[in-house]
Amino acid sequence: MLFFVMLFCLIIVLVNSISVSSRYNIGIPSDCGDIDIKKGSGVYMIYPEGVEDGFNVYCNMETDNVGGEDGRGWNDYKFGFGTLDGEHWLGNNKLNIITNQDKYELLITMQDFTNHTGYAKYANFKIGNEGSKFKITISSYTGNVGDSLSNHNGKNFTTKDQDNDEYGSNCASSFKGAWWYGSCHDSNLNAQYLGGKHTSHADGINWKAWKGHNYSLKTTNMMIRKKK
Ligand SMILES: [Ca+2]
Repeated sequence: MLFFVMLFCLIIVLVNSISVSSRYNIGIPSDCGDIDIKKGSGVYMIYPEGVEDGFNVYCNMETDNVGGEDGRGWNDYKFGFGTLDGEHWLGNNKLNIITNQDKYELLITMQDFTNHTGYAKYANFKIGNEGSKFKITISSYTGNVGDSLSNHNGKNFTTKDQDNDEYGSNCASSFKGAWWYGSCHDSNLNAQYLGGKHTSHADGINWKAWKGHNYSLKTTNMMIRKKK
C-alpha cells in the first residue's frame, strides 16, 4: 500500500479494472487501466495519446490515501515533483494530457490524526492546458466528507509565483499552498503539513466541509481513473 509522507499532495492514477483503449491494442498502456492488475501497485510507463515517449506514473492497484506541500512554484507543479511511490505531485502537464484523452473521474481519500478516513469522489474531472492556467473542471460529488472542491470548478491554478486567482492578493502566498483558488478556497491539499488543529487561518491541508479551515489533515490522496 502506498503510505503517506508529509508534505505533498499525491496524485496517482488509479487502475481501471477493465482495461482498454482501442487506440492501443498492442499492449501499450495509455493509462494504468491498461496494465494488468495482477502486476500490483508500482511505477509504470504509460503512453497517453499523442505522447510517443511516454512517462512514468504510480499506478495504484488498490485504493489509498495521502497529502501536503511547501513553497514550490509554478514549474514544480507543472512538471511534478517527489517520488512516485511517496510524496508526490504528478504534474499539471501530465494531468492535462491524461484527462484530455478521455473522460476521467477523481477520487480523493483523506485521513485525520485519529485515523478516521473519508473520501470525496467527482464523476467529472479535467485539467486544461498551461494556456488555460491548468483550469480545473470538476463536478458531480459523492462522498462522506462533504464537497469542498465543486466551488473550485473553472478556477485556474495558482502558485506563490503565479497569481491566477480571483483574490486581491495571491491565495497561494496567503494560504501557503498551490491550488485552483478562487478567492480563496474550500480545500487546500497542497498546503502546509500542520499536523491537525492549527490556529493560523486556512493555511494547512484543509478540507473545509469535513474539518474546517483550522485542521490540517494527516494524509490525502488524489487518484484519477478513466470513466467506465
Ligand atoms: Ca490574486
